[in-house]
Formats: sequence, structure tokens, C-alpha cells
Amino acid sequence: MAVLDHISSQEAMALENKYGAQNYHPLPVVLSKGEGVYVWDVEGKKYYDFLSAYSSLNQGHCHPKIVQAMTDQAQRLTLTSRAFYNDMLGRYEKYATQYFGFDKMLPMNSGAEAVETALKLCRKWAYEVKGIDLNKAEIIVCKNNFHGRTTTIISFSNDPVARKNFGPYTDGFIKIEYDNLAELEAVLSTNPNVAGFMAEPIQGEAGVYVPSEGYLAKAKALCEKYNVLFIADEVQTGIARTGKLLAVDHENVKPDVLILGKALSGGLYPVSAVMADNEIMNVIQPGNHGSTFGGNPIAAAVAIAALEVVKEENLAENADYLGKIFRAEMNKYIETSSIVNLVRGKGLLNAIVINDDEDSDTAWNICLALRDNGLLAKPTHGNIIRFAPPLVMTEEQLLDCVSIITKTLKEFEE
Ligand code: IF1
Repeated sequence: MAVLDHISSQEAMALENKYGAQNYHPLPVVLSKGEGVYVWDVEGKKYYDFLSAYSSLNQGHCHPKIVQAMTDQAQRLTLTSRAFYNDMLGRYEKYATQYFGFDKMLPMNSGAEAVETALKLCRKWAYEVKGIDLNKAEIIVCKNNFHGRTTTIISFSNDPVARKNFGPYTDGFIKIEYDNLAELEAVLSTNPNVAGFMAEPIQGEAGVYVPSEGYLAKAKALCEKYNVLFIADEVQTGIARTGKLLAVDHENVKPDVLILGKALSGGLYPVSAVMADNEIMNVIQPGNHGSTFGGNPIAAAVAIAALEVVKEENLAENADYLGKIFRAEMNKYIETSSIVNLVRGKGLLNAIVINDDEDSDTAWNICLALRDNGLLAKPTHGNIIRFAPPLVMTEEQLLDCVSIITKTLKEFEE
């Protein structure tokens, strides 16, 4: 059998189970095609994608403009490394920094790499600009955070599955409660070695946990008061997902350091970036940091197209509009539901909380039933299901999805 002969779902899953490291527990569905808000499995069954590769596919699957930009660039020049200049990177950097309103950016590939970049940038700024004693810098993070999978990042995770037996852990992080300004100020006002505060504007993995209104603006003000960098991890919340270009835009906050990934490429390619103004970014000098693929010409071409699509197709406005309809429709259902406790979220980053224990398998079973009914979503905990469709969805499609979701949930009512 040739490697790329036709394959059934059962065969494809068996191959991953046998030859792949078992670091995931995927929903049993094998996808082979995507277009806009839809995906198809290898047997040809069509589904609404309600995960969007964890908010990477905001522009929809295989967006023609982004695919075109990628294939054109792939036929011209793919990779130079940063040992040489290329004719795409500077143009991308100008476009993207003006788009988000920063002086400079540092291009990387994955979200975790961009988070690492931000942490290194913050530490170097602490020693060279703020004047913290060498190796004393500390960065405040939040409980129940999710920032990626590197050894340093899992060092400040409190998810036992993500961190157990991966020690020794990296020092230099202080964990505080999310959405708690008193605790933030208590640390800032007593610890002169704090260099930065890093947070997700909405905690994704924690279950789409939206902080109190004003939290981000007040946290940013506290950071200013104590000369500490406010680092926003918008890897998941950025690029129109929550109904604004960035989730911090809901509170008119400009982070000192902005971390982007996922939908920066429209889901075609791993593209991430860190943005900051000169007084911060200029601490990075040749040799301090980098990546073979970071800022490559394909990434640059893809990201420019992906960002253009967000503006041209008004994806932030659409996410805001459809998100309100989604939550309103779900709330109508929840009024009489014994299985769903609540819906929460912003724009098209939402979750429902199921009326069951956190370690139950109800959310998983509901996701299997949703799959059978033509909609793909994934639990974030035993009792929470995240709903994050592509932002190119129409109102008619969204209402169709609401009816699939409520019909499926009704199958689980006692
Ligand atoms: C996995 C969650 C989403 C992120 C934020 C950095 C990264 C992520 C705020 C790292 C990545 C992912 C990765 C994915 C699951 C996932 C996730 F469920 F864990 F929370 F999106 F909702 N900052 N999030 O959310 O980016 O290195 O992966 O490109 O399987 O680990 P990455």
C-alpha cells in the first residue's frame, strides 16, 4: 500500500495510535477537507467546525486569499533564515506593527515560542532598563493559566497533567489568582524585583473564564504604577476572536508586550510574534534570540494576507454580532435546561458549563453526540465545552448550529 492511498477513519486512527506518541486524546473523527466553517471526514460526512483549531482558523478553513498568498510565495522563496535579509519580512513587519500599533515586532513560529520570547524580553528589560539586580527578576502569572508547553512555561502552570514529572522547574515566577487586583497590587507593592505581569485577557484552557469588567485596564494601570511590563498573551483571544481585534481592546488597554499566534496565519502555517515599542524591544541585540523559521517569507506572506482578511471581511464585528446572538440563544435554552448551567464568553469564544462534576465524562459524551449530529467541539474539562467557530460564519449558519447544539443537549436531559 502506497503511503498516500485512500484511508478509512478506522485505519487513520489506528495508525496514529500505533505510530504516534500518545500525547493527545482526539475526538474520534478523521478530517480530510476543510472549507470556510465546514470540515469533511474521510467518509465524506460534513461538519461545522466549532473549535477552529483552538481559534487558529478565525478566517475559516483554506481561505482562498490566504491559500493564494501562500502558494504564490511557496513557488518563489520559502526560507532564507535570518542570516540574510529577505524581501518579505520587512514589509510584513511594517504592515503588522502598524496594524497593531507597536514600534517593532519579533517573529517566531509557535505560540509557546512567542511566550518564551516575551519572557526573555521582559527579563532583559528588567536588568538593562528597570535596573533589577542580576538574576533576581520575577514575573507574575495567574493560576489556571495556559501559555504553552515548554519546560519554562509548564514550570508556572498549575495543571498537574501538564507539569508532573517534567521538573526541575524554572524559577522566577510568582503565581497569583486570576481576576484579583488586590493580590496583584499586594505583590507589586512589596516586591521590587517584579519585572512583568503576564495574563490571558480571557483564560481559554481554564474554561473560557472572562475576568470582571475593568480588570485588564486596572491591572495595566497597576503595572504602570510599579514600572512593571504588562504582557498580554493574545495567542488565543487575539485576531478578532472576541469581537475586537484584540481582547484588550474591550478595555482600551495597550499592553507593553503583546503575544500573538494561531490566527495570525489564518491556520495555514505556524506564525507567531511578539510586539513592543522601541524602549522595550531594543534591548534585544544580534545573537540574543531567534529561530531558523521565524519570519520566513512564507510566514510573512501568509500573515499579511490573514490580517488583511480580518479587516476586509469585518471579522471582529461579525464575531461580536454573532457572539451576542449565540449567548442569547443559548441562554433561552438554559432557562429550561437541567443539563447546562450557563454559557459565558466574548465574541465567538464561548463555553457552556454542564451540570455535572469536573471529572465526569458528560462533556465528552455530548461532544460525541454533537459529532454525530454534524458539529465538532471539544471539552476543556469534564464539564465544560468550548465553542469557537470560524469568524466567517453567517447568521443563518450560526442559528443552524444553535439548533444542532440544543437538539443534542436535549438528548442528555433527564
Ligand atoms: C495544545 C488550550 C487552547 C494558548 C495561549 C499560548 C499558547 C496557547 C493563550 C501556545 C495554546 C492551545 C494549544 C493546544 C491546546 C490549546 C488551548 F486548550 F490548551 F487552552 F487554544 F484553548 N498562549 N493553546 O492558548 O501556543 O505553542 O500551541 O502554538 O494542545 O497544547 P502553541
